[in-house]
Amino acid sequence: MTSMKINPNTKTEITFDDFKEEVLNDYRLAVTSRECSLLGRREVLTGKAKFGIFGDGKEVPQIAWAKAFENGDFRSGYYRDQTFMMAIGELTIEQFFAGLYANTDLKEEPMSAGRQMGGHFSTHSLDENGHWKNLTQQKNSSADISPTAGQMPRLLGLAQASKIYRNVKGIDTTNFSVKGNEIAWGTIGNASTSEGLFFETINAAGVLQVPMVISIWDDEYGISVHAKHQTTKENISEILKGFQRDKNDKGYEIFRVNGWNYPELIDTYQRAAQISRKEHVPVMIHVQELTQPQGHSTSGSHERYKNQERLAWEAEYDCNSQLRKWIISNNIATDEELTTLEREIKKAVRVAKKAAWKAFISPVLQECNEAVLLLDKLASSSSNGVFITKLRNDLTAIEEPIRRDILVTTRKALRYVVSEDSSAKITLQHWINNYLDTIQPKYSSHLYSESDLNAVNQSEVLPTYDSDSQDVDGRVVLRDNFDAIFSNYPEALIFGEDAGYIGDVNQGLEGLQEKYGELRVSDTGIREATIIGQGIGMAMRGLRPFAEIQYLDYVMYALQIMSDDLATLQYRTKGRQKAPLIIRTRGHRLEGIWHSGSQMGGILNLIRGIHVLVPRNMTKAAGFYNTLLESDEPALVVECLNGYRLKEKLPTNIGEFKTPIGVVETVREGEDITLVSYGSTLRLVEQAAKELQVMGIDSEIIDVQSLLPFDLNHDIVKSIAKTNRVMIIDEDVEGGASAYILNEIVNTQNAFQYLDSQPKTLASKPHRPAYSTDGDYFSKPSVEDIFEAVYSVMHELSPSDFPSLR
Ligand SMILES: Cc1ncc(C[n+]2csc(CCOP(=O)(O)OP(=O)(O)O)c2C)c(N)n1
Ligand SMILES: [Mg+2]
Repeated sequence: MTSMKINPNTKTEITFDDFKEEVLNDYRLAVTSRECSLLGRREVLTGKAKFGIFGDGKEVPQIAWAKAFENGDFRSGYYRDQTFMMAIGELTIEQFFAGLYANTDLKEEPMSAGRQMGGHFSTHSLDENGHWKNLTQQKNSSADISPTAGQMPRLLGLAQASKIYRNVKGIDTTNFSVKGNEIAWGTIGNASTSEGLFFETINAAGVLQVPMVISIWDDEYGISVHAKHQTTKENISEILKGFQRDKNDKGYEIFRVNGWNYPELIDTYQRAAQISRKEHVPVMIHVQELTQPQGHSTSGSHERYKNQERLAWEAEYDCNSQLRKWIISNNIATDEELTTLEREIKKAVRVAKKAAWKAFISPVLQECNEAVLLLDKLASSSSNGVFITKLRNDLTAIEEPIRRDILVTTRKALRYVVSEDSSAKITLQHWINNYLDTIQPKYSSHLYSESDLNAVNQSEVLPTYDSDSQDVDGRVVLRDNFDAIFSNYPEALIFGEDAGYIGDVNQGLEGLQEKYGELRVSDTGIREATIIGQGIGMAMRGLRPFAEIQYLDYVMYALQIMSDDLATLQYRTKGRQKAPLIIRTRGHRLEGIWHSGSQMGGILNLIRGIHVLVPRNMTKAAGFYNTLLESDEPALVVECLNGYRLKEKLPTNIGEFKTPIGVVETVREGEDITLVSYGSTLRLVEQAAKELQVMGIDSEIIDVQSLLPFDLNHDIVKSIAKTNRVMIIDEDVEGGASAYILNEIVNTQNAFQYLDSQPKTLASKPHRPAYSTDGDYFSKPSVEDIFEAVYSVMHELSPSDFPSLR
């Protein structure tokens, strides 16, 4: 492997030879990275790779940055940072091309095992068993995502972790921090600073005073759109001047530097690092006058939107050409020396690219050869041999086959022998099945943790009670359990709107800030996306954050980052990064268009990769928190807003009992029909069941509790096998969570065979709920609605026993 790690030592006194060597190494890297970009584009244009987005034009600032980046530091950036990744020794030329080809072997393509487009970088925080590596002894990059500015919320949390590690006593920091000296470094394109997430993060980091250094790579464009359409005054550092700290007020240190000025860049990054690392002050570096020599990506050419003058300027101020000029004019090396160096580099990149292609294509060719042999055998034993041979020949005619070609051919071949019997057919059937079993995980594994710490591995511990156990408000169970959590887990912390001083809007954290301090139980600004970002970043650095979103309806503000970042993290790194963040919120059965607390279907479908738990009371909720803390996975827990003042018995084993994940609970046994629900609506179902009993209808009620994962033991279908009827009652709209549950019951649990009546769902009206009690009554399923819906199922079955009600 060709590593191009640069010398990170910035000695104060060095010999000329040392200096020359360092500068030439830097130049070598800049040219190597550029050559990768140039060849990368060619690979796409000739069809070997699908899409390319490269770091050309941004090489020199990234080399300066890498010199200031230390072990334990984290990057949260975007697709232009290949030179930086090479400079810290985390991306070789072969790996660069492996990413472009989507090599699914994590050893060849460590960024994402081919799951992400090239240009999406990451390092491994976890070993092959999903356990933490020592992050203080390596240079770290959180895994990139494509949505512009999506790297910002997590950046905040990565930086905040240093602050927690520096100031909170009692945490085992071995794998994560040395006295909180780590900087979280962000990068973002100039145009992406137009996103709300950028501004939200910048403000929050200024408030929190965390060691975050954000570099803005400014090339004046966002694809084809010029800065004049993006940024007021066309200058992001100009408009953010008000964030500059001064004698009286904390804020940012803001630097401006030109991206082609090698010595100034080095100096700026050193100064930025010093301030941020030592003082925990956020720093912004606006790197101006950058270029984009090959245009935005392989999807188009920049000549369409840049005028001649701009193109000429870009050619002159290309950071690599400027570095070259600087080297010559300072007599560090001659033109000839550099030309020789450039020639060597061109060759080295070509050789490495070829090696990467070979590594990518060899296993596929081998798989293809296996398939061809089997097809030959099949053809020779089949009366449709000519057709099979034609398929086989079409496959071998493909010079660079992909796995799809192999499967298309072999699966089609089976159709020609559908009514034949032969050992060749059986062998091919087995081969296809095995092939799918082996290959499919390359594309589908690690949506959830596959380590021994995954959440479904945690077993239930029941709450215990004694004769002295008192009835208390539900919120007291939660509060006492959080108290136990913060005392048992020094690395646990909670933050959100009103979560600190007053102990959350429902007093579930009453008195805990006083006990555990403002860093562990804290108020935040009103900024849901970055509350989640704080949680993601801190969880990625070994802390156990609870991010509190005040109400379920406002999860919508954070849903994008939950969906794009948190939910995909394990998947997009093939299990090499994790963020076991617990998101606490409250909802269900509220009233009002923006206070309905019921948009579960949307959430469920957008955050696969995060567990979704819907406890019916606070003991169940506390039990989920205890389970999650023993596991390594993220979850959203929706507490019932109307449950905080309902009485529950206070368990004696607070902090220890655990609610299992993916397990339903039968809360009422019955013979006639299975009613499936969860959360606050479950209480209405229980009431309806009592009333139905009076009319002779005996319902079984199942509390789902855990929507994702869903009923792993398939207990619902066991109930349906007994009752032969099912109704799902949910306060979300039709087609939302009830449809999700129905799909699980019918498709995953195969309930069809046991049903004697049509499976039913009862959901809310299609509009958002109107305000007040009548608003609720006329918008969401009521006890009467549930009663009548169940009754009508029984009426259909036996109109004489259950005559029509109305
Ligand atoms: C949320 C979102 N919107 C749009 C896009 C498509 N897109 C990708 S890059 C880009 C332009 C980004 O420009 P800038 O931030 O200046 O970065 P540059 O590519 O110039 O370095 C756009 C619009 C995206 N990836 N995400
Ligand atoms: Mg730009």
